[in-house]
Amino acid sequence: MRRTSFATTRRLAATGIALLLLAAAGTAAPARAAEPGGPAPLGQVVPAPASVRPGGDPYEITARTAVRVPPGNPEAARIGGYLAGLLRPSTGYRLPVLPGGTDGPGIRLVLDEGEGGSGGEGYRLSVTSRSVTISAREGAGLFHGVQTLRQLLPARAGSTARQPGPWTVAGGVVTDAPRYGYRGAMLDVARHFFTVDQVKRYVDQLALYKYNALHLHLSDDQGWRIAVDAWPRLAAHGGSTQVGGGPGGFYSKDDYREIVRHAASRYVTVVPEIDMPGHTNAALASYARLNCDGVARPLYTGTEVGFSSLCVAKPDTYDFVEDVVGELAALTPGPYLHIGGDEAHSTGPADYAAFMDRVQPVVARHGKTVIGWHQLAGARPAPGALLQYWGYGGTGAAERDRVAAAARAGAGLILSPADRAYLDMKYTKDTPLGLSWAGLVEVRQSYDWDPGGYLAGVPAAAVAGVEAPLWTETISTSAQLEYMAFPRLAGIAELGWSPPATHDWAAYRVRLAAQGPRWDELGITYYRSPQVPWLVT
Ligand code: TNX
Repeated sequence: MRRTSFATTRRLAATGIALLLLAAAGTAAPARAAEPGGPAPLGQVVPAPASVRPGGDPYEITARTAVRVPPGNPEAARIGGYLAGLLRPSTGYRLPVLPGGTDGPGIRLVLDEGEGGSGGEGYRLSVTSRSVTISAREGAGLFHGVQTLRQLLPARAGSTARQPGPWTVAGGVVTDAPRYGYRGAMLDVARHFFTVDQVKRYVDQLALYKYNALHLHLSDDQGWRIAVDAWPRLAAHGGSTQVGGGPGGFYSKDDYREIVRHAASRYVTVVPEIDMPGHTNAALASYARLNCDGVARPLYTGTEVGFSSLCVAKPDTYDFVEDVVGELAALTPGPYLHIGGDEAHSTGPADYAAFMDRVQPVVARHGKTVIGWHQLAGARPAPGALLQYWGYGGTGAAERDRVAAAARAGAGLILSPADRAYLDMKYTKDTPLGLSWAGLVEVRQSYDWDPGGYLAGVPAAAVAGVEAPLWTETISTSAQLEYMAFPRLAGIAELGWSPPATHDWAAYRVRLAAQGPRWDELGITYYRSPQVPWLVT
């Protein structure tokens, strides 16, 4: 008999008395039948794979299944261990990870120069009655293939408690590679602080949907969240509160390294942001000399924007930028450093451009590529810089044109249109959390657009990818974060990964519905949008 997992208990509690009454009357079968127990159809994956060819016999994971990895390859062995570690609790099987014998039966991870297309993130997953073979050119591709395999197993495979089999995977071949090389999610840890463990939990959720970048918004008016040795009061004082008051917090360098390490193990690159020259009250509160008038500002726990600015004319400002960028770049293995640049309403346009002219070369000197919010288009974006577009319906044509012109002049674009990709926008007027300045963003609204054609006049090659930002003025717990992120996070992932030809709301909502039981098993809180035909009600 199936043991009741924690998630199932929650589900039962949520469905309430009605289901209990049905069960008592011995008529619970319809509800159970609606829960997917068997193998998912081969294409029932989010993000939609580039190509799916179902056919042949299914594979069944049994007590005798081994995970086979190439010998002498620690990376593949680690991915094999990760997969086995995910499946051992629910299946109760040993699932040994065996180096060598990748032509033998079982689950096989194969590194193959010929697989996976550009960027090393592609993979091929082939299922026969004898084996499941994931082949890829690089570890990233193997890892993404493992995420696909997870979704092809019954949802209960994600449980941390032992569950009954069978553990069947539909037969056929999936060949897959991403549309865009940048698929990010942003977490604002400045408005409310999130601990290392909370961030790691989110990284694991991003990995499910093949995200490859975690943008951490590390500083804002309400908090400074990263230790800087040369300027210790930034974290010690600037990190000591958050929106609504409360203790705030900050990451020590070891904390940050731990986030980077964990993210890397999930093939996610950390993109740190220090927002400048606006959104800097926490820094201005920590050091009097960063202010033009030499007077430290009080700490701020409200939610207004646009009132703070670094002092563009002061040499101290550039000592600060040099030290902060230098220390952060040294801690960050990824190629990007985000310098913010949004809503600098207290910095004049000439000062803004002058500031960005001085700051962007500092980032380059420390070996990083600049990302800025799209307002950077109003200054002079450095060669190779990426602009993150966060406009919405109310964004004026002139502003859009400026961004498009910058893209034509060589800037890359990350698309985060606020009325589509902002995870902090309310779903409906009744959503208890979030904001609505960019409108209400239901699941379909969030999914139904094309990053490739979104901004008129932008060459397709300028689009580096998509990002789903989560601002946290109203969000302070993981449950709240997840409720705003899920299900929209999955849709933005699909826009970043899947070929445009797979884009289809009617098909997507069905694949999305199949994620619900998986989120239940993982304890992920999500918004049960009425637009999605969830399997269990
Ligand atoms: C605008 S988006 C901001 C943030 C706020 C967010 C709230 C952007 C670059 N700036 O400072 O947190 O709106 O939705």
